[in-house]
Amino acid sequence: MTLTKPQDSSKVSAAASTPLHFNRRAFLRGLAATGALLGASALGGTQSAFAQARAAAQAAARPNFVFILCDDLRKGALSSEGHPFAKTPHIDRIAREGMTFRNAFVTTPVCSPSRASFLTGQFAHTHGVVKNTRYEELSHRLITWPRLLNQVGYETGYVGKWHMGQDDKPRPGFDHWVSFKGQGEYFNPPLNINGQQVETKGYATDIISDHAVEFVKRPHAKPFALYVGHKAPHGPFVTAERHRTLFEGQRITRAASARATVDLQNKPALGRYTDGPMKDEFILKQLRMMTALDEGVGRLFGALEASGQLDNTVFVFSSDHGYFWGEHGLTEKRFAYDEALRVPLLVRFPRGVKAGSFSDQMVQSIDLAPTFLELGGAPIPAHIQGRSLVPLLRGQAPRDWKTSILAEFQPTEKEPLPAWQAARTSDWKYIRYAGEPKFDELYDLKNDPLETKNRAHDATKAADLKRMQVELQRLLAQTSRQAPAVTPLAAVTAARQP
Ligand SMILES: [Ca+2]
Repeated sequence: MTLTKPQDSSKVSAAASTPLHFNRRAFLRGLAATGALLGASALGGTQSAFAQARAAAQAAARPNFVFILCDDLRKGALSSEGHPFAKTPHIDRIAREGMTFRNAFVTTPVCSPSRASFLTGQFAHTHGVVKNTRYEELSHRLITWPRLLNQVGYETGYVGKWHMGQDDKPRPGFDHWVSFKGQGEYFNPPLNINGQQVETKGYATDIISDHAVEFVKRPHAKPFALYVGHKAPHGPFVTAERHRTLFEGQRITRAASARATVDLQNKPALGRYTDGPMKDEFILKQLRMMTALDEGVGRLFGALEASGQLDNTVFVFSSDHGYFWGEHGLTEKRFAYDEALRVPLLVRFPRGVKAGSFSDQMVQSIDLAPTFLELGGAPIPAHIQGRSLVPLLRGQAPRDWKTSILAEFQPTEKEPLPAWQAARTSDWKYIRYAGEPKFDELYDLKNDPLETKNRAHDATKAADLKRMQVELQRLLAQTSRQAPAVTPLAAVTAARQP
């Protein structure tokens, strides 16, 4: 197995204590990188000198960003991913006109820690939001990528679910803020709009889309970055009234690992945890909820087209983690099997990203923050643990790209589960449960992609087990050396003063 080299030599060595310092040299270097990506297609062909000059000027212009993050959407629930009857034409358009990452993973399969990883480019054990519990104060101090883009001249907007604690107040670095407390409500959600409590009427997904569209439509003197955090399709599975009977009568096909006869005895950790069945009706409801979300993506496409900004916008779609539809007897998330770790990741950006392209490299949620920073011409601080996807978006495959990922989980006091850490390569996965060496799990993904046969105690796989244990240790050692990216509380408090 090839091991990942220490990466990101392009990162600037901005100290974590001064991450918001504007670095002009790094900014110009970032712009050059952006131009290189954007110019790759814009300058090709047999264009006139004038057209080339205009294309060069456009290539130098910084793009907008629209990032849509779903909640609990597993991979395989979109029509572009081959789902037999789900209909997500607008999300599919991002794939059709952009790049699909077929091996995208989160760092942890629970809401708050994963959301913080998407925002900061760090693992949970580094940013510190390690559980789905209350992290109000810490979540004000995270150094998020919109905050860093804001420092280099971006107009930033946050719309939707934040869910790091119950505090709905604006977080630093956002010029426009629309959010709600914790999980929020599916109908008539009370909102915090730029510090003001506002009553609403309607379905949360539609209301989130309304505010996202409004932000895109408003006049922008600067490039903008919009972060849309949907609540859907998280439970309780509440659909829009207009989609109440959609897909009625459709038959749900389950994976072989979701059958009642599947052997769970070789997964001792599952004995610590039982949850309700994932009924067919719940799956249908999740798909109905995605239809409303998809309609909102269509409206965002319309707003970007109407403003002439669509092709100057990096349009990205993903989910905070996956979801079990009965595989291994499970529903929800919280375990290290692929159904919980894999997510859809789609990137549309015609100025350099080939329409209908695919990447099979292993990528992770933490790679988005440095990608956005690089494309936005901002320095990538040294505390970021992900790696920019820009080379992959260009269609390149760097030789030193990561060949393994680290995933982790910390239970809350209410969850009777051991904490776990896992290493995954393209062919193997090793899961280690804290304080429970007999719970070890090892999967030969090449021959057992559904992770049904635990090989950790198979003597013929001892060398594979050892190699994956060493790899997990290496990933933990590499990522534990880095400093957390939070600002001192005093600095945040000062920034929040009117
Ligand atoms: Ca979630």
